[in-house]
Amino acid sequence: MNVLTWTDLSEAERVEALRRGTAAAGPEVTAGVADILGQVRTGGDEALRELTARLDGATVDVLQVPVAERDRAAASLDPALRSAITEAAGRIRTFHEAGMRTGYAVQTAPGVVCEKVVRPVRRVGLYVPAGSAPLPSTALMLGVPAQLAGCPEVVLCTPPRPDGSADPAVLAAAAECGITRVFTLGGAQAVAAMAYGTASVPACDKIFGPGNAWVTEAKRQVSTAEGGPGIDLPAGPSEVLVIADAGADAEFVAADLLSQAEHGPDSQVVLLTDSRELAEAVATQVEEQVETLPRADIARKALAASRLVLTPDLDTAVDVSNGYAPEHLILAVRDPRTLLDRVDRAGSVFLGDHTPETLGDYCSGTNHVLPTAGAARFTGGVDVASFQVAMSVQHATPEGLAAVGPCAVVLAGAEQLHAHQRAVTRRLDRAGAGRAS
Ligand code: HSO
Ligand code: ZN
Repeated sequence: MNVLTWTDLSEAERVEALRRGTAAAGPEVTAGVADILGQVRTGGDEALRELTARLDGATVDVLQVPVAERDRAAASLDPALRSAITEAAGRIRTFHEAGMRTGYAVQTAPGVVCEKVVRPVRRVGLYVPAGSAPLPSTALMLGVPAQLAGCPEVVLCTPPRPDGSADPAVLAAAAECGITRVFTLGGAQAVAAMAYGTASVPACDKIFGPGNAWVTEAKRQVSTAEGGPGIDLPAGPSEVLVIADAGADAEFVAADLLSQAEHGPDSQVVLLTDSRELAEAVATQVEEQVETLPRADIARKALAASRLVLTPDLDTAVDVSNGYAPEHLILAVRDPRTLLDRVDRAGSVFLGDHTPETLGDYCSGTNHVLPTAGAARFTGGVDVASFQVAMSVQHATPEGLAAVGPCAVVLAGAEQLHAHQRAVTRRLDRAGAGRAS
């Protein structure tokens, strides 16, 4: 890992230093996804079985996992894992419950009440990846807020194992969130099934969850088609940016960088520090720790593109971080709250030396489905509100109409929309006639 000095870099070099390696999906992915979507759209369940055999190498006759099988798998799980799933779900529930969207009503004029009425999204589709390993934690991160929102229909798709079954820990997480409709489907074909619906899989109104380039591209294509479902976020490769000061612990910082690097060869890992000693100590620690990781090969690939940047001070580090808008930001500094005040673009922020990203990934309570690729500039991560829609509702009494109607008449006149005006004036005229008689 070589150390860059921010103040020595030209503008172009700074842009390059912060550039993500994530280009948009290549033409073969775009075309391949479009082909899969088309096959599922016309071929339904049969196409899903064919694609699953061809792409996942698994024979899946019955696409939906029976609830009894889900419960058997959950019961057969290592008890420590089972209780960790329950424990994590409890804290995720506690945190997310506090952030539920609630409605409100305001009298905006005498006789005029305007409201927001919150409803759950009726049918939601959750994608739980199993690329290099299944991610039961992702099932919790999506399933818990869906359950809190009260979504009446929750569908979960996860790739089958070679024997056609679903991962037992993912099934246990689904059971924990009360999800009864689990399908052994992965990749773009799973997204297609949830977008269009088939005989077995219901068409969903919104599709959630991370995945590889194929899944992400499939979500993009179905959501931009006319009448297509909504999606949570365009989830790209995972990212961490650490800001560390001279007092940070190099061993901990290196461990955090590696926890992101092991996700995939395209994971983005950035360290910003105002201390050359710390930067060098972290580089040494990373080399030492990566040796003993089972996923060292993956981590090394990500590290090859990682950046260690020396900034003149911590304020500059925050400016650089805000420019990058990381998915995860770790503030391994002596006074993290003061730095936090200046942070305005990050998916999830971890304060101090004892708050590794791993806690947020699994069990502190926050969500790990977060904005990547700079989307933290304009959105936070998945929460209960992601599973809700807020309808506007209003009611005017005759007095209310009399109070605010003339304002609408003037504005509609300026827009030359006479039918709009009339919708008010006819009512006001009738009321006036009523009073006169
Ligand atoms: N860091 C990942 C989430 C995850 N980590 C799942 C472990 N399992 C993306 O935020
Ligand atoms: Zn992670």
